[in-house]
Amino acid sequence: MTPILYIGNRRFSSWSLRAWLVLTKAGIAFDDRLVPLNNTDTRKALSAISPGGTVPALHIESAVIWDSLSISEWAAEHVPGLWPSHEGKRARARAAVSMMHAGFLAIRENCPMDLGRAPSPIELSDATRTEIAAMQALWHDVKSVDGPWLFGDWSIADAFFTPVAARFQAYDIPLHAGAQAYCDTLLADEDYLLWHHAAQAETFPNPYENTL
Ligand SMILES: N[C@@H](CCC(=O)N[C@@H](CS)C(=O)NCC(=O)O)C(=O)O
Repeated sequence: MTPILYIGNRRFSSWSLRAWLVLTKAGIAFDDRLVPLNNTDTRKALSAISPGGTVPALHIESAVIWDSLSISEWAAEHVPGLWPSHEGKRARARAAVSMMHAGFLAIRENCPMDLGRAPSPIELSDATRTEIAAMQALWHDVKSVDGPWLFGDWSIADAFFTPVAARFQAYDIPLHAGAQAYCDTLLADEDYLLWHHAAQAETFPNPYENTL
């Protein structure tokens, strides 16, 4: 069976983008199927395909994996090189990904991913400003000098921070030079651009209209 990755609207679903990027970079053959979010029947549709009631959800022969990090770990079990090979870098990459997976709630709340948004600033809460500084400090602390990606070669960490770069771009957030260069790398990635291009073709209503 070819794995099926259920995703949300490409324009808005940052967790779907992460899992899709990891599977794509891994070179794993999979089909994707979109479940439109923010509809009256979204909850029902999601509960039919995802035990967690969320996307992404990856259907493989033996299981449904309904969380972006778990999907990434499944991919890493099958394809080498998705985590850094150096033990210390790998530990730092896992820690950075865990921070993203579980935290940065103010950025996620205040600056939702919207790949159709023309870049323009919004009012940022104090908590969001603090987290933007923390994000840049984190990147500065762990950034490898061995390549353009966070840990040198592309890794799962880069998938997890790609939606952040898209948020910083969409809300025109000024960044330190190093953080900006890293975001530019993420947003110029050819696989991300495929997703971004497909997102532009979507015509679903914008749930953030009139709220930002
Ligand atoms: N921890 C989950 C979070 C997934 C998540 O919250 N997905 C959102 C879309 S980006 C979702 O499905 N929301 C349900 C809804 O909109 O009803 C993961 O990493 O996959």
